[in-house]
Amino acid sequence: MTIEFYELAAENKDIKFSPFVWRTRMALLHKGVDFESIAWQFRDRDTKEHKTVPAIYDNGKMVSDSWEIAKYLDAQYPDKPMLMKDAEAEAHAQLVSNICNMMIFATAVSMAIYPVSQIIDDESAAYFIETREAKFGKKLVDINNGDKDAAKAALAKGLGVFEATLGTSDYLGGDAPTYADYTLFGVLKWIDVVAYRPVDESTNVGKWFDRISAMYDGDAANAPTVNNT
Ligand SMILES: N[C@@H](CCC(=O)N[C@@H](CS)C(=O)NCC(=O)O)C(=O)O
Repeated sequence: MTIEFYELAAENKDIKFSPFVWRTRMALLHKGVDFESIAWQFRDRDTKEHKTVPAIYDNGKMVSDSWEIAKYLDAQYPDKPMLMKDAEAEAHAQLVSNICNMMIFATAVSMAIYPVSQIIDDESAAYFIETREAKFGKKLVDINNGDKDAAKAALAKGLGVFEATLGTSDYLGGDAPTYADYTLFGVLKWIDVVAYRPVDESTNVGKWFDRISAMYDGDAANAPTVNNT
């Protein structure tokens, strides 16, 4: 059966931008399972069983939370390529996820959160702005780093550990991507979709970003962004 996959969408429903949803999208592509993408906007939050995206419905079973979905897909489809083949791989992906949360997300937020508020539908935007300004205790426009070069430099600093790692292996997972790779990729793809390309092509992270983007028939490379729609 085809998995129903709920993806956060802009007012233009072709633009899918959530960092967490991108992790799951790449995980579904990695597994090679059949899925159908369903656009979900913040204004839809009370219409289904799930309250956040990503969420999947597989044979009627709902799973939400990107990490839980990755673990579910491996448990349910062990004959398909594994995202995290064992406890060690799981710990490694968790480490990457924690580095993203602690060293990269704040900078990513300064690049992406205000642009998000500008591309979603009005009803969703009212909810998004109110909840996020309450969470951060600031106006979104004051969180926004309008200086693209400074923001990219701050991001590159946070990405230093990955820049070094990707100098010695093609993927964070080694010779092939694992869920660890998609964890970081989701954060960078978020910025790429709503604002601008966040990493230079010449860097190790930039080359890795392009390698991942080209996978699965260029699914991520060809995804609509604010700059190509
Ligand atoms: N820990 C969750 C976070 C998911 C999440 O926060 N998703 C946001 C979109 S990026 C959401 O659905 N928010 C719903 C809301 O704010 O009501 C995951 O990894 O899936």
